[in-house]
Amino acid sequence: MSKLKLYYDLMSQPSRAVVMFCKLTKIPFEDHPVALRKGEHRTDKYLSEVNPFGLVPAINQDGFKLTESVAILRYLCRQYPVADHWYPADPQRQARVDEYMAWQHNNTRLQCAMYFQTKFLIPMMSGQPVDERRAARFQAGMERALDHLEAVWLRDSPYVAGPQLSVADLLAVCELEQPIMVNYDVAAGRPRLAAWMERVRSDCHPVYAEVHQVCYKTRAKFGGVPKL
Ligand SMILES: N[C@@H](CCC(=O)N[C@@H](CS)C(=O)NCC(=O)O)C(=O)O
Repeated sequence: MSKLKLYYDLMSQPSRAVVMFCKLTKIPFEDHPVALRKGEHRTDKYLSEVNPFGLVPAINQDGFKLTESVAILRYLCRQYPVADHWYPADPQRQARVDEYMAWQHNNTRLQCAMYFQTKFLIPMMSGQPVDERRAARFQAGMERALDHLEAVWLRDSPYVAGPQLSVADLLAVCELEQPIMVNYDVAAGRPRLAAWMERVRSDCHPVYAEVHQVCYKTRAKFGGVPKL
């Protein structure tokens, strides 16, 4: 098996989850950064050779190409001898991780990403002011998702999908770092979520901070965006 080729941009939440996972589990990979801001994911070469959907992350192993962070994480857990806690073999514990990964698409993933895009990316790219009505709509959706993390996913367990750190936690924290960049405090009034984020940051130290450097820089540069 040759070295995994990994295509990512660290501004992308699912990319960060996959990169963090490879670094934490010491899966060797060939680095293929893709600068979304320069449109490198829209070139004919990228679309034909890497990902026909024009998105990151993506992998290629010996010609086997795979897109979608959830599918990539599951594949890596099966392909490499990683510790069981990442994606437990026990059917019920594994199903709980799968349950979170299915739920997150329309909840943490969609809402946090759209809030971040509305508050930061769209105004930055277009030079137009923030559309505050649109931002308020996504803020409401994001807050519902955060409340569900607090009251459902983290109600009885220290990690989102059970008693141990799993790939679900990586996907979740990476999504939550996105609104944090525009100064939205995801942990305010959510004590379980606050403790869980600190737990994951500490479990993943120092990789967590390495992979999130770009987010910390963006936050420092664009922080202070007033809350709605
Ligand atoms: N469901 C996909 C989502 C991938 C995705 O939306 N990637 C974004 C970055 S977070 C992207 O590549 N966007 C480029 C674009 O939309 O032009 C996954 O989980 O991998």
